[in-house]
Amino acid sequence: MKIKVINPNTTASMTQLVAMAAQSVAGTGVLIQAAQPADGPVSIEGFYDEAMATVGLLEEIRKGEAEGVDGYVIACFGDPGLDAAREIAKGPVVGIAEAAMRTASYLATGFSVVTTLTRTVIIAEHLVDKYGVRSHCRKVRACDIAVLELDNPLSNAYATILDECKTALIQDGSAAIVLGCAGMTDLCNRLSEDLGVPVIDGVTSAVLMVESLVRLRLGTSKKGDYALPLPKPYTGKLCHLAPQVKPS
Ligand code: 5HY
Repeated sequence: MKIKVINPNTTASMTQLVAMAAQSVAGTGVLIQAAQPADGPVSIEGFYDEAMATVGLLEEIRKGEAEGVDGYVIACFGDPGLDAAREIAKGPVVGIAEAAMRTASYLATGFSVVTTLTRTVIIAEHLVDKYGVRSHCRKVRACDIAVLELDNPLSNAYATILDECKTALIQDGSAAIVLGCAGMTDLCNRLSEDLGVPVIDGVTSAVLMVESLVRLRLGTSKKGDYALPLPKPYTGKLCHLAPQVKPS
C-alpha cells in the first residue's frame, strides 16, 4: 500500500516532519511517500495562501494517480483543496483537520482546537461546521505563533501552546485537544503527557484513517459530487491540468 502525504506549503523541513510522523504510525506494508508542491506559499496562514497552494496540491494528487498511489493525506489544517482532490483521486483523500476533529469526537464529548494564528481561526471554524462536529467543538483557539516559527527554538512555541491548551481545558470545558497545524505533529505525545488528556494530531490520525479505508477496499465514490471533472480545455499556464477523458 502506498499513501502519499502532501504538505501543501513549500517548506521542505515541514514536509520531513510530517513524513516522520506518518512513518511512525504506518502499518506493515505501508509505504509513505511525502511530497510538497514546487511552487507556492512557504506557509499557509489565510484564505489567499490556501487558494494559491491548491493548484500545486492538486498537481501532486495527479502525479499520485499516475503512479498508482492508494490514498492521500492533505497535511495542512485548513484541508485545502480536499473536495477537488477527491474528484480526481480513486482512493481515499483525508485532510488532517477532518481526521483530527472526528478522532477527538470518539474520545471526549468536547474538544478545543489550538492552532497558530488568530486569522486562521475562521478557517477551522468553517471546517467545524462543514464536518458536523459543532456539538463537540467547544472553541477554536490560536496561540499566535506563525507556522514557520513552530520549529524555532527561540519562539518558545511549546510553552505557549501548552499554556493555551491548559486554558482551553479550564475555560472551554474541553476534555481533549486537537492540534491545529501540521507543524505541531511532533509535539503531540509530549503535550498529551503534560496535560493528562488526549491530544490529537491530524497527521497521524489521517494516515491511519487512509490506511484503514484502503484495507477495507474503500475509495472515493465516483458517482455524484466526487465524479471525475468534466473534460474541457484549460488555457495558458494551466493547460496541462485540463481534465482528460479517462478510460472507463
Ligand atoms: C498547516 N498552515 O497545517 C496550516 C496550519 C495553520 O502551512 N500548515 C500550514 O496554521 O493554518
